[in-house]
Amino acid sequence: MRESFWEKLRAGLSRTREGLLAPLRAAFQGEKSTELLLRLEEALLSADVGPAETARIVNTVAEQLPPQCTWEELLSLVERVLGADLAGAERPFSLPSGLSVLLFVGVNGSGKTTTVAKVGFWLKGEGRRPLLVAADTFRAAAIEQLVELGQAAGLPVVAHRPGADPGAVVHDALEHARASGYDVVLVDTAGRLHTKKPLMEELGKIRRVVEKMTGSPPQERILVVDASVGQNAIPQAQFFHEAVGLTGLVLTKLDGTARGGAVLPVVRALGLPILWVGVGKDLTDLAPFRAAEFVRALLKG
Ligand SMILES: Nc1nc2c(ncn2[C@@H]2O[C@H](COP(=O)(O)OP(=O)(O)OP(=O)(O)O)[C@@H](O)[C@H]2O)c(=O)[nH]1
Ligand SMILES: [Mg+2]
Repeated sequence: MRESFWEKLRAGLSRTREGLLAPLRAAFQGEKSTELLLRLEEALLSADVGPAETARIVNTVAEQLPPQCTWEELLSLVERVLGADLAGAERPFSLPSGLSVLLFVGVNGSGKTTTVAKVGFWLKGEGRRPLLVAADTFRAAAIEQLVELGQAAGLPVVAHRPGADPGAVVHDALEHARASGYDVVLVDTAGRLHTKKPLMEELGKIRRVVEKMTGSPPQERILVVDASVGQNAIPQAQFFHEAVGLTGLVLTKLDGTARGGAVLPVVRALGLPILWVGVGKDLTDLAPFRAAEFVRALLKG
């Protein structure tokens, strides 16, 4: 991980970290006390770790922490427990050779358009040839936003006029990618409430266009989640999963939230990998998710 991103991740998680560590530090007196375990429980709950995960973590700490211990020992144990919990959410991102399609979905304002540009920029850095697709045709501003981000990232964008059929934009983009040798097509979609059935069906339609043209569904169907919604991401994700069959998550806006702990129950409930995390608005504010680094950044300020 680049040093600058590590610093950003650490800074981005500072609110969650403070919420977790400050009450523990106040209660810590060199021993495993009931008070300390209670404070740990409260701190985890307020970081949105959720009751079931919290109980598991507190029980493990109660079992494994020696009666007399140092602050470092306490932190290392918590780090080990959280790291083990999140290890299963890590999946190194790789694409087959040939043309791949990444479909980005999510509720309004979760960070999809920004994430499409950031992931495209990241893939370019990995030596790929990304093409961005403005399949959010709902608002003119959404198209302009992706075009501008594409320019900033040095990436081409396929766009139609506002109101166009998103499936038709994707169709054109795939033809253009084939003709011009782009190897990853990143599809931005309109934000939608998971309760709106026609909009969810539209995602199914985009998926089918890709299937028809390439012989397989989009290689990745990625839910972009605003980390500050915490555990509310779980019901959202279940609806999107029904619509497109999700393959992974991107957690955005980890900076600026104290609810970063929701990563644990979200991952456990959904059983989906976290592909990237976002900690800011800039193109470089994105990194592949690594459990150990994430937990270290969360606990070691
Ligand atoms: N601080 C911070 N802001 C972010 C991050 N990702 C996105 N944003 C901001 O969040 C706002 C919404 O981001 P968009 O990318 O437009 O979200 P969207 O999901 O495409 O929104 P709709 O298309 O309207 O549904 C913008 O102001 C972004 O700059 C992040 O990781 N950190
Ligand atoms: Mg958008």
